[in-house]
Amino acid sequence: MSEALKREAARAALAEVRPGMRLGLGTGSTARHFVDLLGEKVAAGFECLCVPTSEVTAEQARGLGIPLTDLDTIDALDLTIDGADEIGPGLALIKGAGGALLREKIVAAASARMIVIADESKIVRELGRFPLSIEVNRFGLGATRRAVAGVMAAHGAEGGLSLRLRSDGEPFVTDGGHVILDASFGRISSPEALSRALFDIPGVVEHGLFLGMCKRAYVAAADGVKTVDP
Ligand code: ABF
Repeated sequence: MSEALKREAARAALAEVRPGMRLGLGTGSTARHFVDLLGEKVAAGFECLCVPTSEVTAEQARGLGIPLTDLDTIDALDLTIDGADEIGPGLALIKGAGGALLREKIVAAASARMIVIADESKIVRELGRFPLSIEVNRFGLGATRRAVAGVMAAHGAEGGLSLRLRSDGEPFVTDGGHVILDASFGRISSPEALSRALFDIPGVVEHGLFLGMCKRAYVAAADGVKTVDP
């Protein structure tokens, strides 16, 4: 998928940013383009105050001179711009492949608006082809994993299920010190019911279904950037 398309989606979202805004900065390769472009504006004198959704984004933003704060210092954000793994009907999202879903959801929830930027490959008619990231506590991982498998059996498409601990030799550890289960459902026909079922498992810290949070998407294709509203 083309970096040029991701950058065009990021550039379209930049038009939503007004001087003095408090912004949430997303994570991932598309959000990285947005932070780059915002950095150019800041270098030219634009004023804003930002909360990053990961240590990776924080490092990038600091390198560009973008002023950073946190949600202990300020109590709300005007706008968050972030990427997504899948964009479904009503702008329901799967996020989390970048491993930053917990901070991404906290930041999005503290924002008056959340906008997603993506290329057209992320648009789906139904969520679930992309594995759902489920951030879990390391304590009791085996028990949590079995409970997640039970939820998958009840909510996933027959034959399409797989569940794995995200690992590159060593388990991937999030900024919050947790690990991630990647759950392939095949299709997710009832995202709200699945969300509730996952939150009923004590070891689940957060999952990558972002429902009712995204208020606009800028989706880039070869023939231009489309604005998609819920
Ligand atoms: C973050 O980065 C994540 O929530 C999502 O998983 C991922 C998208 O990355 P990319 O823009 O590189 O496809 O937004």
